[in-house]
Amino acid sequence: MAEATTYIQQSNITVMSILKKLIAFSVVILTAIALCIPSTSFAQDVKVVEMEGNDQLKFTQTEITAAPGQTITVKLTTVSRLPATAMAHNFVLLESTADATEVAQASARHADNEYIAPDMEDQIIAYTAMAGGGETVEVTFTAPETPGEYVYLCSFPGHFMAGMKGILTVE
Ligand SMILES: [Cu+2]
Repeated sequence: MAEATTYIQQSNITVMSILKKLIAFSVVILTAIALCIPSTSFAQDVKVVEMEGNDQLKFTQTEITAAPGQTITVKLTTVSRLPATAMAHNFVLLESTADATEVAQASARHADNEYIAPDMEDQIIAYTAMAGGGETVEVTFTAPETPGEYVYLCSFPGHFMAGMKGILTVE
C-alpha cells in the first residue's frame, strides 16, 4: 500500500510539472505575439463598428472608443419586423458642445430629411441614413482630435428620449 501511495503522489507531481511548463510556454508564446503587433499601428487603422438597433429602442453597442483623428466606420443594422415608418434607426454622432435633446427633438420633425434637422448639422459630426427592418446603413468619419466623450443617438421620433444613445470616447 505504501508503495502505491508513493506512485500516485509521484505521478501527480509529474502532471503538475508538465502543466506548469505548458503554462509557462503559453505565456512566452502570447508575449511573443503581443510584441509582434505594434500597438501604434492600431490607431491608424480604420475602426469598424458593427451594431444593431432593435425594437427595444437600443443600440447593441453603447460604447465606442477611438484614438484622436482615427477613421471609424459605423455599420448599423435595424432588427425589426415593423414597417420602416413605425420603426427605423440611424446613427447620429454629436459635437461635444451639442445639446442632444435639442438635436433629437428638432430632427424628429424632419422625416423628409432622414430625420436630420438641416439647421442642426453644425452640431453633428456624422450621421447615417435611416435603416428600416433588415436594412444596414453605414457612415465613415474621422474621430474628433479633441479627447473627450461624444454622444451618439438615434433621431427617429422618441427613440433618444427612450434611451437610444451611446458614447464615443476619444482617448
Ligand atoms: Cu431608433
